[in-house]
Amino acid sequence: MIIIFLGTAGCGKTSLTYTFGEWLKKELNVKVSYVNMDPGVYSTPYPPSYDVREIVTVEKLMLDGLGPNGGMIRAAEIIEENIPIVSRRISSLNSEFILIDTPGQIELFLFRPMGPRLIEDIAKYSSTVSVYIIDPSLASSSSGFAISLTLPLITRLRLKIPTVSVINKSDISEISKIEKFMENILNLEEEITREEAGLIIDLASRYIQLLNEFSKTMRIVKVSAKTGEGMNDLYTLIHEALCECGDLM
Ligand SMILES: Nc1nc2c(ncn2[C@@H]2O[C@H](COP(=O)(O)OP(=O)(O)O)[C@@H](O)[C@H]2O)c(=O)[nH]1
Ligand SMILES: [Mg+2]
Repeated sequence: MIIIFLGTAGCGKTSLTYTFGEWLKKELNVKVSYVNMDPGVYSTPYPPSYDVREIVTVEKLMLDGLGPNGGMIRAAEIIEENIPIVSRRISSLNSEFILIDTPGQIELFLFRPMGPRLIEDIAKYSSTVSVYIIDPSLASSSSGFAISLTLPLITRLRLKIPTVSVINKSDISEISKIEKFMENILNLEEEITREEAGLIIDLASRYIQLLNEFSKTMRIVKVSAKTGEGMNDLYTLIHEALCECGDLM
């Protein structure tokens, strides 16, 4: 099984990849391989079985004269040229679970060819699922929460694989505000109406109705990469998505 961790910068992709992998090893006594697909990371908490920094690092490109942004884009281009090699290396890893940590900036994996091309290759040989990680720093305002629910839908559309959603950092206090939004998505409409004015209210209202329809088939679990809370729930969610037992995306 291949599990890909995605989300906005700093949501906890690297931390959750590691915490979930260690949980799988300890609880299920299975072999886990970690894959680092972030060319910009300095160090990872896990020992990667495959590391895209074998091909390119942003650090090296910056030493050659590019800025941080240019370095990221150039690194993505170089990885894209090498996708057949990367996917062969990942597919040849001999473990029950392969966990893939993606670049800090989600757009490098999702909105450039890198992610869709890699997944098209590796999903031919293994059950593949993506875990979209919602960051409380975005989701704790009403409009931020609405945006946070949209991003996993965009991920599903773009990558064409089952996608589950988790809210990370359940150990911090903002989580109680998010829980309130989750209890009743239609309350969001009221909150956004209070925050916004004019035409945007009509747009927000229609948008929330749409999210409400989707959210009925979208079960979101709370996890903490820091404390290890929710790993069992995440495992169940992934299984439901792959077995198509539930009505998840
Ligand atoms: N409180 C708390 N902080 C977390 C958690 N997961 C990650 N972080 C912190 O969030 C920051 C970004 O984490 P990282 O895993 O590097 O995010 P990435 O950019 O998505 O890979 C780091 O300072 C982590 O220590 C969590 O569950 N709880
Ligand atoms: Mg990271």
